[in-house]
Amino acid sequence: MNKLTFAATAIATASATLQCQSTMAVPDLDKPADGDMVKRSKLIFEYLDQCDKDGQVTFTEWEALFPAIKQMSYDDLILIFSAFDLNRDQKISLKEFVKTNESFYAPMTSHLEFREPWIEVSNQIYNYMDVYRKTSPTDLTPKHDKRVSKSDLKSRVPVFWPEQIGNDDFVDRQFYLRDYNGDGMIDKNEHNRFNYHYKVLRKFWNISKGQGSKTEYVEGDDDIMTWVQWSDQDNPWLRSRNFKNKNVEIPMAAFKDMWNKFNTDEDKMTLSFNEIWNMW
Ligand SMILES: [Ca+2]
Ligand SMILES: [Ca+2]
Ligand SMILES: [Ca+2]
Ligand SMILES: [Ca+2]
Repeated sequence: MNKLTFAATAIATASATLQCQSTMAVPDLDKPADGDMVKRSKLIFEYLDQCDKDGQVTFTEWEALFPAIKQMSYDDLILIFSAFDLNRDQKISLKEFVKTNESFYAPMTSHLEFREPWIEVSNQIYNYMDVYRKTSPTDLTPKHDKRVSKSDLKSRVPVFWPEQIGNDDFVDRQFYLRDYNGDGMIDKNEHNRFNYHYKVLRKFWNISKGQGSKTEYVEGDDDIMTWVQWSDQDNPWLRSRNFKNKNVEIPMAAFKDMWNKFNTDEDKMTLSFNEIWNMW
């Protein structure tokens, strides 16, 4: 942030505070409402939605009121606001607030001992993503319908990818990788297909690196594919597509084409697993 925008931000914050001042007691987070996440979220939401009580927390309300609940830098204030705004309309609804709070207050933890994409606990992962809540503010019981929307996926970012909180491009990418038929929902089959896809790629990766044909991460793998490893005549990516006939030699140009297509990060001398995972 340069000095000018910082000054502008400071003025904006001051005016937001002037426009929206609390007349309610700050909810005490150390004293959870009956230990119930939904009740607690509703209390906080009521506090945040007090300047214009319309069932939506605007950024004006947020920047004026949230720091009293939890102090943070202005940049973090923006990131966390964005994390709660699941449908990206610059407002936080009660549903969005409860749903995202679930990730902050009641995170799934059983995936933590495994490697992304956590295939060992695949069903639990899907059930945890597949939560929707009825619109009635009196019925906030979680339901499952075997459909995961982009908002659903975004609400789980604090659990699965905490370093990506507030990064909508990341959510778009993760969603795109899973919604194979592009209908805006990840169904259970697509979730399974995503896992299968990952396993195939791991197998290809391991074969190319001369470390067997396991469909999972091989302990000690340095996550580096060199040009020499890539340009082998048995290259599984090329052999599974355009060069299925093993008697036909793969030309150098074909190796180069796919290498360049995958090679999207700073390091142009090697490929990482993620570079391929993001493109294949
Ligand atoms: Ca409001
Ligand atoms: Ca919203
Ligand atoms: Ca779909
Ligand atoms: Ca690279």
